[in-house]
This record gives sequence, C-alpha cells and structure tokens, in this order.
Amino acid sequence: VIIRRELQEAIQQQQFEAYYQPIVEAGSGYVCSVETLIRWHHPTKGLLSPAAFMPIAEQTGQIIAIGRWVLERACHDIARLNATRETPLAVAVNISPMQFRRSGFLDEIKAALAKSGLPPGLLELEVTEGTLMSNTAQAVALLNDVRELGISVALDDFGTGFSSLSYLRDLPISKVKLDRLFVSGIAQNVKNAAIVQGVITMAHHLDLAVVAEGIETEEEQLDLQQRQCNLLQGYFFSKPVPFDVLSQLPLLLN
Ligand code: G
Ligand code: G
Ligand code: MN
Ligand code: NA
Repeated sequence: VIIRRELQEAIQQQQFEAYYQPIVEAGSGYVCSVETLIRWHHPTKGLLSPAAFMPIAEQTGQIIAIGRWVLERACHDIARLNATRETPLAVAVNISPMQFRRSGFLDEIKAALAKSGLPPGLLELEVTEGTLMSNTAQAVALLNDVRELGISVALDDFGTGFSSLSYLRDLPISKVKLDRLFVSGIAQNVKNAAIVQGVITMAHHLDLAVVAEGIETEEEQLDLQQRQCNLLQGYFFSKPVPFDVLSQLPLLLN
C-alpha cells in the first residue's frame, strides 16, 4: 500500500510526471488536443499509474497539491509546445471531486494560465458525473465561472456512473466523453452500438461534442467516424506518452 508519507515525498521531490494522450478529429485524423494523465516515478516501485495512488491522495487531501501541480505542468508544457506549432493544441486536465469542490480552485486555474501564457480557450477540464453530483447548485455556479473565463468542460466517463440526463441538459458543458466500456468491440456488440449511437445523437441535439475513448482498432475508428462522433482517443492512435515523445509525434495520426 502507498502511504501518506511516500506521497508527501513525491510531492516535495517532484516524482510525478505528466503524460499526454492525443485526441484526434474524427473526420481528419489530425491531433487537436491531448489529455493529461499523471504518472508517479516511485523510488522503488517503478512507474505507477493514478489508480495506484489517486484514491489515497483523495482521502488524505494530498490530491490538492498534486492536482495543482498537474494543472500548472500541463498548461506550461502545452503552451511551450504551441510556440513551435502553427495550429495550437488544446489540453485537457482531469479534475478530482475534492479539487473541484475547493474554494480556491478557480484562482488556481487563473494562476496556471497566467504563469504559462496558455490561452484559456485551450484549456479543458474533465470532470465526472460523480464530481458534479455532490452539490449541483454549487457545481453549476463554478462551471459558469469556468466557462466565463473561456475554459471548456468535458463530462468524463459518461455512462458509467449514476448518469443523469439532466446533467446534459442543465450544465454548461461542451463535451461528453463516451467511456471505452461502450466503445471497445462496438462492431461485435449491438447493445454497445445502440448506446453509442444514442448518446451521439442526443449529444449533438444538445450542442455537445462527443469524444469516444478507448479506440484500439481501425474498425472502431471507422465505426465511430461513420456515427459522426467528433473526436477519437485511444491506443490505436497513441498511448499516453511523456512530453518529449508528444513533441515528436506527427500531427496526423490515422
Ligand atoms: O492511464 P490512466 O491509468 O492514466 O488513468 C487512470 C485514471 O486516473 C483515469 O480515470 C484518469 O481520469 C485518472 N487520472 C489520470 N491523471 C489524473 C490527474 O492528473 N488528476 C486526476 N484527478 N485524475 C487523473
Ligand atoms: O477516466 P479517464 O477517461 O480519464 O481515463 C483514461 C484512461 O484510459 C487512462 O487510464 C488511459 O491510460 C486509458 N486509455 C486510454 N486509451 C485507451 C485504450 O485505447 N484502451 C485502454 N484499454 N485504455 C485506454
Ligand atoms: Mn479523462
Ligand atoms: Na473515461
């Protein structure tokens, strides 16, 4: 088990690294944004994925320091990368429930943008249904503030939580991320296909873009393309990679 003290050292000694997974435009195959996914270079256990430590960090509150670090890192990295690109990349950052609920969160975002020079329009926050569930009135107020800054919000892991369609109707979000649970093996599962098509159609009627996660095969890419899904993400295009690898990736990934 990972303990609080190890996490404290990780925070102090900067043992974390931001990995980035490309997200492509379904129509063109061009990379238009990246999702930031944190990794921990543990001194003895090697490279750890968030599932191994984020739940504990959320319990201890250390998620606040870690989340602030990720936000700053992501804005800094992508602003730097964009200085070398003709078309700028957007960057998505996962926001934990505790981070989202904290009063200083909006100021942290503003600080990360100011420090990095990343335009607000290039930052996207990924929140889950669970994050928005706990206090809807407060969540709506914060989402409105975030949108006012020009930052967009995506509803992550859509369809896996206690999904409420009223979130899609009432919340100022711009994107829905379809969980890979429904995307993988879509051609072999008519129920998955029905759900995916239904969500895409509904989202488009609500003016929301759809990202399909977990695209692992060309078959899945073509299927989601044909269903007019807007954006695609998954190992078929690229795994999450360190910043220096991201910098070397081609812009066209299909
Ligand atoms: O690669 P993957 O194992 O990276 O990520 C596993 C889970 O951890 C995903 O649900 C993802 O949303 C979450 N996650 C990854 N990076 C971060 C982060 O920086 N902050 C938060 N809150 N969650 C993250
Ligand atoms: O919960 P969230 O959607 O933020 O987490 C994304 C998770 O999905 C990360 O753990 C990431 O590494 C993983 N992931 C991204 N693309 C693929 C894929 O094509 N297949 C699988 N199995 N996992 C993926
Ligand atoms: Mn995510
Ligand atoms: Na997801």
